[in-house]
Formats: sequence, structure tokens, C-alpha cells
Amino acid sequence: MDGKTIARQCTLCEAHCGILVTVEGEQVTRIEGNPDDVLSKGYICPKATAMGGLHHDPDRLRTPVRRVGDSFEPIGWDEAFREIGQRLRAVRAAHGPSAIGMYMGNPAAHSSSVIYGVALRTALLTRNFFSASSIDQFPQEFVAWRMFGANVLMPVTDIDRTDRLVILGANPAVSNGSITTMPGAKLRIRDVRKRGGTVVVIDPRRTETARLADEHVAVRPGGDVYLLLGMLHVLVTEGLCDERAVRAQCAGWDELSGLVATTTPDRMAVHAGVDADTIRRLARDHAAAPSAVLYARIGVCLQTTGALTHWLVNTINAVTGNLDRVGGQMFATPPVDIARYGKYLPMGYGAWTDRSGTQKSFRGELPVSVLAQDILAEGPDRIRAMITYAGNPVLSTPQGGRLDEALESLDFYVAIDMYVTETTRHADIILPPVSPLEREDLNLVFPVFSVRNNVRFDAPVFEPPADGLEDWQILARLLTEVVPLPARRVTGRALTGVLEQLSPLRLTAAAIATGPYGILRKGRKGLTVNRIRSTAGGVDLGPLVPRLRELIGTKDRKVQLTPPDLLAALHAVLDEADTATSAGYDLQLIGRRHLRSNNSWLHNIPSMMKGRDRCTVLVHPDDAATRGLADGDPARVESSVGTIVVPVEVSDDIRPGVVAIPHGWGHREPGVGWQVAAAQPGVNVNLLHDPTRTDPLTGTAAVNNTWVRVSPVVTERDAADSDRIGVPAAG
Ligand SMILES: Nc1nc2c(c(=O)[nH]1)N[C@H]1C(S)=C(S)[C@@H](COP(=O)(O)OP(=O)(O)OC[C@H]3O[C@@H](n4cnc5c(=O)[nH]c(N)nc54)[C@H](O)[C@@H]3O)O[C@H]1N2
Ligand SMILES: Nc1nc2c(c(=O)[nH]1)N[C@H]1C(S)=C(S)[C@@H](COP(=O)(O)OP(=O)(O)OC[C@H]3O[C@@H](n4cnc5c(=O)[nH]c(N)nc54)[C@H](O)[C@@H]3O)O[C@H]1N2
Ligand code: SF4
Ligand SMILES: [Mo]
Repeated sequence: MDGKTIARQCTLCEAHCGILVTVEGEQVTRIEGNPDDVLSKGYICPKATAMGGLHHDPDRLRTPVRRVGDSFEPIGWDEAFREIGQRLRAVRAAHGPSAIGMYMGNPAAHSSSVIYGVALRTALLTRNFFSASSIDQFPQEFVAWRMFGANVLMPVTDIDRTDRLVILGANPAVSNGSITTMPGAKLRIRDVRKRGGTVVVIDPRRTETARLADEHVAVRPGGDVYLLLGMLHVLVTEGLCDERAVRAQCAGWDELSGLVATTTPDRMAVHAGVDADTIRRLARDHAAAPSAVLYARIGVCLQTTGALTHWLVNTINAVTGNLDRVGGQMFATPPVDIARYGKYLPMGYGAWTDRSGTQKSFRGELPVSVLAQDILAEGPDRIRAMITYAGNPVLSTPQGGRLDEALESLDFYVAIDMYVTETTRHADIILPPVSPLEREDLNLVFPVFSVRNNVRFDAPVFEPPADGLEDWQILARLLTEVVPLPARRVTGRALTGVLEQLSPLRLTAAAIATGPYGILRKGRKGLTVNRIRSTAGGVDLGPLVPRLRELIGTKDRKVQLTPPDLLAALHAVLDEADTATSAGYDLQLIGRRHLRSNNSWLHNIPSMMKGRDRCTVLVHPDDAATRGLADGDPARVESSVGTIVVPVEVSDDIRPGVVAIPHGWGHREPGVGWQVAAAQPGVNVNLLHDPTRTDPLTGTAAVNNTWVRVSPVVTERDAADSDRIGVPAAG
């Protein structure tokens, strides 16, 4: 494949932008945007070049490794699988299937190997399955299930055709959208305004997205639920709802009207941190626009009010007639119509709980906020062995320091990852997949959430090494090792032989053939993997079309405006609504993302680390002045569960009373195999977040709203002591 340019996608984030990768010999020499890509049309962000950086990173593991003392030594694949099989089967024989836990991280969803992640999880028969979903979109899935009857029916924001885009708790100019796949979000937002539409951003920080908008509303962290209730009051009492749409589509209107009768903007304003006139105007403008859409994401998801806020977002879109309508919230028609079958998938909500009995299972998972506890707490049913796949929960989940400790206490731990990270450093064996540029793929997840129907192919840039395995092959081998088999020596080999033939791409081909554009439906003109593979930038399958009536899975086939458990949670919130500070802590800590970071794992790529230190605490000038904090100086940030020291960045972009620190940093632990990252390690903000503060419906941790105090670092001991993993709070 020398001296060639190959079209594929950047698989680092959900946008999956089309890229053109030029290689000379074994070296990637250039990565640029693919103008022929049907979705991204040539757009890429600065992270795209990291696809080359990852491939060439000398720290990337290329063979399986086994822990010997404090370091790792290479071992062969067969030996690794044999040992893993023996150890995991021994744990299960002694303590039962749930003694083996599994965590699946975010990049799993970025390749079709995830099919085998789910297969392995099923074969384990464990109750202790966790994933990044419970520190991400769980509240949105829960609400989709309760309102539309299927968790996958998380609506897509029709950004390219709307007249009014209102963004809450998302920064797509940096993140490029999530659960609404919108590569080049910045350009799409600009286009809304160019065609005469309006963009509003509701966010405690004046973000990169807010700078592109007509208006920025600096809500109080966690205040959105009150803001939206105030808006609903205005919409209902001023007769601004689309009654025809409500009658045709929705159930629960009378109850909803009663509910918001008392949530006046004047009452809600103080809790929202937004004045009543603004709330009234936001409601009236939403109703008056020919089409309008509220789009909400991580900033409101990772909150104790995560599910409530997403419910109100969908509700406002629905009652203003903007659900399942061009320019509002819509549903895609992807080549494998997962959304159509979502209603048949049991959610098993509350089928079991975590060990403390506090958190409920949801679609076969427990929330990751209880993982450390379920490993550490004494008792017969604790987790004794772990499998992690494409995740770094020590940096990505609340009170990561406890998890750091918990992983060290396990009897056995196997990780599937290409790096020795803050998490995988505790593994007994690490199994690395080939680099993303060495695999061919066809992603079926993101077309479900894309702003336009499409399907695209990921061509391999390099041949995989002779002994390299893709994630799915590793997962299939693990599955063979854990699944109960008689006469394992013979049957194990036979099963491996069968699974090797069932590559995700083969399964995908079969699924596409039976899908809405497939040959079974469209005959010879139908979509096939070969046809998709032969295009320069994928196949455009047309604009989104209204189709909720066909997809909806609720009993009465109506959108449920007032699901009982959401109502109960709302009453609890309204009863305790107050804006007082939390015993000695006087600032609200939220998160932020940067264009050159991707969660925890691009800090080892030199081109991603240029520029000033990004792991800082953003503080408003007034808050800095009253606390004696100066720009660039180290500050001590304390919460009820942890303390870190981090440099101050003074900026009036942040709302007074709020501070922001990015997650995914903290690469300073001994044994971590990230040499570049270790030189600029930053600190792990998740040490400050309390795993017991969760969304009551889904257990999703509220890492976007933690009470902290910030003070200047006064002694050297302060600095030396408090920026390590797991240091408890001083007071
Ligand atoms: N405080 C705070 N915490 C947060 C968030 C926040 O906003 N604030 N955001 C949350 C969100 S939205 C998410 S999605 C999570 C992410 O949390 P995680 O999924 O736990 O962590 P990542 O940082 O994405 O780590 C991914 C790991 O997968 C490895 N990896 C990358 N590609 C592959 C691959 O193809 N195969 C395999 N086997 N491994 C691979 C990387 O080396 C890395 O170790 O973090 C969450 N945590
Ligand atoms: N460059 C880059 N891109 C990424 C990622 C990355 O790490 N880096 N991660 C990817 C992943 S896994 C995901 S899930 C997506 C996430 O995509 P986004 O949801 O767009 O991510 P964030 O940038 O965390 O945006 C959250 C916003 O919510 C605001 N916020 C915090 N608290 C509140 C609140 O109470 N109310 C309101 N209204 N706003 C609040 C924050 O200030 C922030 O601007 O991004 C993806 N894309
Ligand atoms: S936005 Fe950036 S990181 Fe995400 S897919 Fe596109 S180029 Fe890759
Ligand atoms: Mo995420």
C-alpha cells in the first residue's frame, strides 16, 4: 500500500469525519479532510492527525504483556489466553459468575468489534457489567425508553434545517456533537444563522459554541430543570403549544399542564440562576419560530437531574410541535434499523441492584459509580476478577482514586487496551488490539444518530501485523475461554474456528442486506458492503424523514409526557429546591473539553500537547480576587471526597460562583506507559467527584456539579501532598 492515499474515517470521536490518509512506506505522511465524505464534507478537527500519531506511538503495545512485579513482559497470544481462561474459570468456580466484573469504555462503540464485547458480556452471565454509558448517556436512554418506549430512540437534532437551535450543556464547536452525529458542528451552527435562524447557548461558561451564537444564557449548574419548567409554564399558560401535534402524538397533556401550573418563571428564576424575563422570552421565541429544537448533552446528563432535564427537553420539543418534524428532533433511518427493533429489547430496569442495594440495573448494566465499592466491600458476593475493554475508568469515573485501590486488590484482572494506562497498569495481562489504521470496518451505531442518513466504509491503511489481532478477535477468544464447554480442548478449538469466520463485517453485510436499503428489500439495486466500500466517501441515504409513528414502542403508541417515575423524581427535586451552598463549599465545579483532547487518551501524542497547560481550574475574576488566586498560580481545590492542586486560569467566560476543570488528566502514577503524557500529566478531576451523588433514576454520577472550595497553595506540603491519586480531603 505504498505511496497511496486511502479514504476512511477518523474514529476518535462520534463525528467519524472522513479523512484521506497518505502513506509513504510504513509512514503516515499526511492526514486531511475528505471532501467527498457524504457527512463531514472535508471537515476535520486538529485531532484527526492523532490517528497517525497513535499508529506510530512507540508507547503503544504491540504484543500481549504479563505483569511481573511492577513491570510488564511480552508473552505470546496462546499463552495469554490459556492463562486468562484458567484464572477466570477458577474465580467463577469458586465464587460464581458475578465474581467476574466487566467494564466497557467509550472507544468500544467506535468500532463494530463492540458486537463481540456484548457477546462476551453475555457469555460471562455476570450481574457486574459496567460501561461508560453510565457516566455518559444513560439518562438520555432512560428518558427515551420512558417517553418513546425504546432506549435507542434518543432523538437526533435536525441542526441543518432548524430555524432555532437552543443548546443546553453541550459544546459542539469543540466536541463535534454526540447523540446527534454532526461533524463540522461549528459550520453547521454558523449555517443556522446564515439562513436567518437563531442560535442560543445555555451554559454556565461562555463556550466556543456560545461565541458562535446570537445569545448566551449563563445558567447556574444544575439549574436547567427549573429553567425548562419555567419555560413550560409559559408555553402552557399562554396557549403557545401546538395543540394539534400534542393531540396527535402525546399522552399526559392534562397532567403536564397541572404540573407546571405553579412553576412560574418568577418562582423558577432563583433556582435556575436566570432571570424570569429571559425564561419567558426563551419560551415565547421557541414557540414562535417556524421550527425550533432544544439540544442537550453531557452538561445536563451528568447531574443529579440528568434524566429530569432530558425529559423536559424532549417534552418542550414535543409540545411545541417540534418532535418528529423537519427542523426539530427527528429519528434517522440507518442501513441497519436498530431503532425499529429497540422496543423489543428488555431493559431489565431494577432486575438486580449493586451490592449495597442502592443502584438499580438498567439494560443489563449497573452504574460505574458503584464499581469500586462492589470490588472493595467485604462479603461473599464481591467482584474478584475484572475485564476492562477500551476504558480508563480510573480517570473517567468519580472518585477514581478508590477504583485505583480496588483494581489493585483483585485476584485477577485482564485488560484489552493498547496502552498501559492509569487503569490497565493494575492488570495481570494486557491484550492490545491492532491500531485503528490496521483494521477495516463499517460503523452501524453512529448512522442511528446522524443528522443525515448515511453509511461509510473504513478502509485499512496498513496491513495488520502477522500476529496482530483486532478487538473482536481478542474478545471472541476470551468468550471461548469463559463459556462453559465440555471437553474444552476439542470444543474450544472448534468454537474458535466458527467465531473466526463470523467477523463483524460479515455480520454487518448480512444485517445491511435485510435492512431498509438492503437487497432483500430493494433487489439488485440494494445497498451492499461492496458498494459502500467502492465509494470515495460513503453513501448518502437522504435527509431524515418523520417516522416516530412507525418506531414508537409505548403501549398506546403515544409519546408519554408524564412518565410516573420522572414525575416522582421531579416532585422530590421541587420539594428540596434551594440554591444554598453545601457546608463549607462555596463554588460549583463543572467540566470542560478541549479540541486537542479526547477524554483520557490522546495526551501521549506530541502534536496534541502543544500550547499552554490545559488542565487548569477556570475561575471568574471576582471569585479569584476574593480568594487571592492569581492566574497561573497553583490552587488547592477541595470537595467532600478529595483534594487536588491545579493551576488557576482567570477568565470572565465562566459564571461567578462556578469553576471548571477538564477530565481525563492525571498521568503521573508510577508504571503508566505514557512517556509524553507523563511529562505534562495534569491532575485527575474525578478525585473530587462523589460517586454517591447520582441521578436517582439511572445512577449516573453528577460529575458536572460538585461543590468545592478553592484556595491558594500556601505551603510546599500542600502542593506535594494533595495532587496524588486518592488523597482524602483535609477537612
Ligand atoms: N469529570 C468528568 N468525567 C467524565 C466525563 C466528564 O465530562 N467529566 N465524561 C464522561 C464520558 S462522556 C465518557 S465517554 C467517559 C470515557 O471514559 P472511558 O471510556 O473509561 O475512558 P477513555 O478516556 O475514553 O479511555 C479509553 C481507553 O481505551 C483505549 N482505546 C482506545 N481505542 C481503543 C480500541 O480501539 N480498542 C481498545 N481495546 N482500546 C482502545 C485507550 O487507550 C484508553 O485507555 O468519561 C466520562 N468521564
Ligand atoms: N475535543 C473533544 N471532543 C469530544 C470529546 C473530548 O473529550 N474532546 N469527548 C467526546 C465524548 S465521549 C462526548 S460524550 C462528547 C460530549 O460532548 P458535549 O456534551 O458537547 O461535551 P462538553 O464539552 O463536556 O460540554 C458540556 C457543556 O456543558 C456545560 N455545563 C456544565 N454544567 C452544566 C449545567 O448544569 N447546565 C448547562 N446548561 N450546561 C452545563 C459545560 O460548561 C460544557 O460546555 O464529546 C465528544 N467529543
Ligand atoms: S471531530 Fe476530530 S476527532 Fe472527531 S472524528 Fe472528526 S477529526 Fe476525528
Ligand atoms: Mo462520552
